[in-house]
Amino acid sequence: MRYTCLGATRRVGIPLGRRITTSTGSPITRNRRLFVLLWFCLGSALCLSVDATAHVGDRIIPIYEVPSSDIPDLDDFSIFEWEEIVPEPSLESSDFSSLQVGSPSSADLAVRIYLAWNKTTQRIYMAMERTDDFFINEYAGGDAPNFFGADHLEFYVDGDHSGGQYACGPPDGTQDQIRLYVGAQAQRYAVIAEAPDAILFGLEGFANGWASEPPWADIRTQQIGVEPTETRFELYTTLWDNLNWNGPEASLRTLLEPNNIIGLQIGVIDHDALGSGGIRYSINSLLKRPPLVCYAENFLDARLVPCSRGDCTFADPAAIRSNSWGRIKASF
Ligand SMILES: [Ca+2]
Ligand SMILES: [Ca+2]
Ligand SMILES: [Ca+2]
Repeated sequence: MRYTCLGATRRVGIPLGRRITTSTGSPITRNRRLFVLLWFCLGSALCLSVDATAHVGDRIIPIYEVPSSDIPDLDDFSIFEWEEIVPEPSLESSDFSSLQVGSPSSADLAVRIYLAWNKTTQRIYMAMERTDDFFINEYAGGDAPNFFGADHLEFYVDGDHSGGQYACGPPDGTQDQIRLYVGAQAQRYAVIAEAPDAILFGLEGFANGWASEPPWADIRTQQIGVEPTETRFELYTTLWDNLNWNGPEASLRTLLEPNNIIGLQIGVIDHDALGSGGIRYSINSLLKRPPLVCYAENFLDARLVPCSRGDCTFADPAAIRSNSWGRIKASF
């Protein structure tokens, strides 16, 4: 949308300059000048309104940079380290609500989500602790990230904060166009605690299968207890400015830099009875902006908070430049 906006400004701006320099001051020319000026103002206002509506919400969700010495350990099957490596959870139950029932009651569902990033690895990290009165999982496998019939979590990211449609089409596209379209400009991921095919992490689009696996993404899950069940997820993933299902060499990875704003949305899906449709809890502000998915401008703002503790000097992206990383740098 930014590009559309800039293009529109240029189209209006160039004719305005020409008319003013060739003006003779006649009433007709003055009217034309006023007309052009009106269109220029209207165009500017539209551009401002487009920019102002790219992403929504009255808050900015913090994603805390951690020094390389504090990168979360997935293999310990624990999220206890998060209490030490970030100041606080980025999101809690009260940040989520559904149109049907509002925020979840503590007896029904309690969630705590930690978010972090690291400049050297250029990865986003997430940990979630979820306590649910009834854990329901009727997912049959084979369809990640569409974990229908199961308690799960999904999240949406727009690494370059561009907004725009990234799913649900194009309806008249060829199969090849659709393959290139879905998930390219923003990505939807989903996480489930257990699955018949053991695939617990999925990405919407045809890049699912490589972009949802190491070295681009990985996950561990753990569950404790029955009624209530405590579920813990710990994962990392990669953000893409242009994800091409053909592979990382054809894709453009997001460059994560301190204070950058990315688009983010998280959905927590809770079923408490077999065969029920479940309740989708989203971060509050999204409720004001249907449709919920398909358009990345409906995401909220999340800030890559700079590292402020420990030894942050390890943060050097050059340390992990892969072929695809080199391509990113070359494109700047
Ligand atoms: Ca851990
Ligand atoms: Ca529940
Ligand atoms: Ca449940």
